[in-house]
Amino acid sequence: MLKLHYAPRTISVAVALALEEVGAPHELVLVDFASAAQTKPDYHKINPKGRVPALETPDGILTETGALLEYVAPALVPDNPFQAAKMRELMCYLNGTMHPHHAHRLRGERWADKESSFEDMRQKTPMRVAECCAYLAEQLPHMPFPLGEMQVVSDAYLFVVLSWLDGDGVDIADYPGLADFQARMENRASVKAIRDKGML
Ligand SMILES: N[C@@H](CCC(=O)N[C@@H](CS)C(=O)NCC(=O)O)C(=O)O
Repeated sequence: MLKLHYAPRTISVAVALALEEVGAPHELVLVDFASAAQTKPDYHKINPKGRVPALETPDGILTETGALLEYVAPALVPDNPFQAAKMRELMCYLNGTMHPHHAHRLRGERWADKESSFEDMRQKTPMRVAECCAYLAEQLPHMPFPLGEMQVVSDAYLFVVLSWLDGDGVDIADYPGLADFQARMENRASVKAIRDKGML
């Protein structure tokens, strides 16, 4: 059976959401950030990068959210190569740009040592994340597939990243298209299920 190593409110929740959505049998394994379990040798045997998610599969361990999403829900990857590439373009942006801007608020020690540097990064986060939201609000209507209906697996990724906005000091109401996407996702049984499990 698939075994998902996750922590609540992290990007790993996107994979839990996709697993719920497609009804794939799986086991959830909590990685306890409160005790820094992700930094310990036991977890590094699962994911030497010290991050969640990680997925144990019959063929071996997978890491990186976008890869896991496509693996657990291949039916939610467009057959059309251009559409599939646009979906990956979106997930790469979330992974490589927006997620790191969010991480500057919580994980400043990755980039600096001084407390004053952490504060500087925390102050910069709302501005950078808001720039990402403006970009997404402009781009998403041009995506070659419907959004917010879990027809593509990137919906799970986007939903979880947008769930961080409040903490990042960005008001989703400033981006009606994003707020509408989020509201439609909130109605899905899969989202309710992971909320009930305390993951969001
Ligand atoms: N590129 C990775 C990033 C994963 C990542 O950074 N996960 C964060 C939680 S959102 C984490 O595990 N942080 C633990 C830490 O920094 O100690 C992916 O998309 O899977």
